Amino acid sequence: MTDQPEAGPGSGPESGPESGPGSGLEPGPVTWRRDGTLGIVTINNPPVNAIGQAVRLGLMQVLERAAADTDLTGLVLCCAGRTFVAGADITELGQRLDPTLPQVIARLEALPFPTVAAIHGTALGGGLELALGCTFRVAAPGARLGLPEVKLGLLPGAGGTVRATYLIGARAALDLIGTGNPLPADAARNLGLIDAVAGAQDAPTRAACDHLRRHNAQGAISPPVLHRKDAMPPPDMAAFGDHARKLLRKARSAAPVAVVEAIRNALVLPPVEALARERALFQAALESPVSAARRHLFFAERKAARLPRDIRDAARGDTHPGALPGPRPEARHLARAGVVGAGLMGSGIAMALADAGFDVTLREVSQEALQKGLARIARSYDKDVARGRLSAPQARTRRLRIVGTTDLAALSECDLIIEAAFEDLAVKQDIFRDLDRIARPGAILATNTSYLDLDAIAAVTARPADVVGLHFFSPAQRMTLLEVVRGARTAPDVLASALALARRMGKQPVIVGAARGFVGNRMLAARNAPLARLLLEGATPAAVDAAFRDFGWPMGPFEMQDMAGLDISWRNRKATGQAEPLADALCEAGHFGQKTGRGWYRYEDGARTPLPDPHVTRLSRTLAARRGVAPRALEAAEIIARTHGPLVDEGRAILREGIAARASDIDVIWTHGYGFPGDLGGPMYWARTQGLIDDG
Ligand code: T1G
Repeated sequence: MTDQPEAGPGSGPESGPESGPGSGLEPGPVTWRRDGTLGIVTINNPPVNAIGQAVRLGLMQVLERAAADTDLTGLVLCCAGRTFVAGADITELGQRLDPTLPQVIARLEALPFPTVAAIHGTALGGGLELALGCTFRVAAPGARLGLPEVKLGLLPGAGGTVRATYLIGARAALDLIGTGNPLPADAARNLGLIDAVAGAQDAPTRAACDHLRRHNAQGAISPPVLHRKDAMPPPDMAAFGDHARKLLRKARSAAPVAVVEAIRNALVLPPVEALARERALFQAALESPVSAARRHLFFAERKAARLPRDIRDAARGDTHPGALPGPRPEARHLARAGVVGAGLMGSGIAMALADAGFDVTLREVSQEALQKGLARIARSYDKDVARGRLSAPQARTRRLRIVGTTDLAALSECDLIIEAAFEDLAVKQDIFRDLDRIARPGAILATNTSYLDLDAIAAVTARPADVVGLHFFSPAQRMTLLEVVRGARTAPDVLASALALARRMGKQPVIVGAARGFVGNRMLAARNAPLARLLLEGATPAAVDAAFRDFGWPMGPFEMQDMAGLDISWRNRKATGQAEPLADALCEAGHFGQKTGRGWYRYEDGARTPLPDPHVTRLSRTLAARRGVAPRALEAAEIIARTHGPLVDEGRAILREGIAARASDIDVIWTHGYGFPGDLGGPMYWARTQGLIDDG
């Protein structure tokens, strides 16, 4: 029985093993057995059944065997463990290792009897392509199906663009493959991507076997998906063009361009030719710097979500470098959450917690401020419903999880309390003294400070080990990044709890040290410091922002500041005695950006389109003249070099100081929290590819 994997929900009825000793099949991640006249193929390649070469070889073997078995009337493909196949093995991409996945799928599709994929957990990328090589697909409720290759700077390379288009049509295929976002099982069935969703209690493999038996009993013939093009209505290429343009306009990467071309080919070319073109596009994308950068980020995100090495080593009692990770400290149980402060950040954090299923108590100092915060939350959920992001009942459920109070003691039963009050050390210390007094023992006390000294905040409590920084990004209910700030006394299980919390909230955590501005904001200050000088030397806000946009940023620094409001950093400068003559002059004139209709740009009647403001040019000319700086034309390359050089240098200083554990953490922070182009892999990765640095 050794070769039989632990039965995952996918691996169905036990009818006796056939692979293993004497079966003529090599032991490996793919096993075979019979269930009456059906063959059951089980993939077992933890943790996510990625299709590496060993899996492809194993599949080829069992498919050859099945093809030769004249008793068979059908074949079921399923997986052991927590998920169906989550894609090709990304670590293998770029290596020529036969057989290829298209070869395996062609073999599957050529079998002389119907086949069905029994899907649980996720069927992603090459995993869904494998399932599309089957005649039918049956999924467990709650399964998710997608072709996320575009998030890796790729496109499906094993027939996904062709077979998916034949099944769900070009428009739905553009949405599915162009965005890379997975579909829940019900939506996939409604689109025709899968044939059935199993009953709640029904193992998907049992449902798949039943589906095949019913099909065979009806004597029905169903062609492979690749032969179903003729069943499609004639393509409306104009509609296709419109939808493709919309998709490309929204895209924040170059990768969807190839997706559009591949789906167009699926509509206009014969199937085999469309497959060949897709494969060629895939090979080209695989060699692209964009995909290399996106794959770097894929693994960087996973590394960033791990506990720091010293804690893992300490847990094992191992201290020598390279020691294998040991048992991790247990995350604390968090069910009830409290948030102190119902301003922009506090109300966003309360929503993010409610969205993750927490009961939330939101505390403000006054009823007026509390009602303002609750109203902001209500408006935001109404917008979610209006934009179809949530159904009205879903929004209502989440809103009702958030209860407002002005009584701090109402937080005494919370397992986690997140302070999101005014960014002032004394104010935060007062709040933490109070929280230390009222919070239950073992509660985690977190601050959302974006700059301040965490240890100075923790030091006013008798429980600094329970204090951690949770630095959310605005809007907190949307932005994925969460800087988890580790204080000098923060306990390992509090860090483990913060990572588990991030996972539950769908956030990307990165653990950082407690230096001023942590990683993101500290590097942002370094990147922005040269901006004023660039304006003095003759650049305009529009020219600088255009250089940034051409580089790949969603927007430039001046547009960003106008959107966030110039008054926030102005107050900060005044509080710390710093000066920025140009920006200060704008603020003294009440020009705070979009919210006042003027900042670095001017905005007509509440619009958001930035228009050049001659006042800003005059101001910078006057200051330049006063400083004897002769204005000149600055090239985009110089603007980028003089802002991104300091950005990277600050990253290197942060690594030297150990405020970030690895350069790839910095890349995750900047791509998730600050809009650094993902196609460039993050600032440290980009600098390395440009030969600007060789370390990090
Ligand atoms: N290949 C290799 N390793 C993978 C992997 C993959 N496809 N997917 C996950 N892992 C590793 C991951 O690095 C981590 O390792 C562990 O598994 C658990 O992952 C031809 C070419 C499935 C939703 O893009 O989205 O198919 O850190 O921490 O949060 O068209 O993993 O433990 O050492 O993410 O529960 C397309 C990628 C590939 C899906 C599970 N597929 N995976 O999330 O666990 S390209 C994808 C995911 C392709 C074909 C093309 C997620 C998940 P470690 P995890 P999770």
